[in-house]
Amino acid sequence: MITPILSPEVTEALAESRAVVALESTIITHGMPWPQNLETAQDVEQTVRDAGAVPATIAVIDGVLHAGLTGPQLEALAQAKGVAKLSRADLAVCMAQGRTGATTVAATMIGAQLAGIEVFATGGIGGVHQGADQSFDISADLHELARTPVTVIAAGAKAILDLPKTLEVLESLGVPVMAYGQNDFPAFWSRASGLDAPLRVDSAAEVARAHRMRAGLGLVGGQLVANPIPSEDEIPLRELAPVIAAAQEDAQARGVTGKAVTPFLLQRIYDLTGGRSLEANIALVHNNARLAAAIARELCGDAL
Ligand code: PSU
Ligand code: MN
Repeated sequence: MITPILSPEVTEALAESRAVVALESTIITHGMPWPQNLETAQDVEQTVRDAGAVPATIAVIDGVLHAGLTGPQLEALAQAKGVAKLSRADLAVCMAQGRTGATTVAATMIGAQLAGIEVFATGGIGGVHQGADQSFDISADLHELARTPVTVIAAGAKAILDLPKTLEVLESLGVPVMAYGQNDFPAFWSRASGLDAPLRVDSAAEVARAHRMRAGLGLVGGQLVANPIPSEDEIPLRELAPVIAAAQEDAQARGVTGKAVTPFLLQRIYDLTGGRSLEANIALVHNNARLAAAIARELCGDAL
């Protein structure tokens, strides 16, 4: 098996069985504009450290899979042009061609597992897109959650998705979806989607126990922890709904499809909210990083 190249701090933490949290890189290259993308990536790594865990940002650089980037690698990635957006389907080809690619939730889970990291914090997972009955656009993230044993902390799924169908697919795939501290499934920029999450947890310890329990039962796959954005940072869904609808109409009118859909919608919503969506996005990623660190600490017996 290929082992990712680990940064010195990740090597040390794993050798000493200390808490490590994986972070994705597509959010840096395709999810946020420069220079907030670099600033956020650096700050989120620091949030993980402040919460007592070690961050491992995952990416492919010149054909090599890394878990834990150095400062210069992170800076270069945040400014690089033409970086591939990697999911399960394209990870190996990118590496074989010696190219650079940012990992989505799906590819980050694969990298985390290869590195021996069990917990991963992101913003929002991909899911079933609106109009999927015609486009068949369903993120590979959902299938990855069904097969790779990593606990993913996200602020639910992005409200640009068809959330009821996303929850249905996750249920069909046997993925545990647990809202953290509330009953409602969160909708990324908003705390509430109006849909009940299938499961609810109220502590990092419960999530860690469930992670171990799944392994003990021989159940393949990961878990999704849906952590609501803090109230002071949220944009309520009723405010955001018309913006999302407008962005979706634009995407349709311009014929945006495939991998380009999520980055296009995020950029349009950023424009239409005058940057407010980005502020919310940054806040929720930090919030997820803190919870992920607490779960990772529980898993290695280093609870606060
Ligand atoms: N969360 C964010 N911003 C992002 C993404 C997640 O806050 O840009 C990325 C993730 O990498 C996720 C991907 O895996 O969007 C989903 O893309 P798609 O819908 O094409 O599967
Ligand atoms: Mn897609």
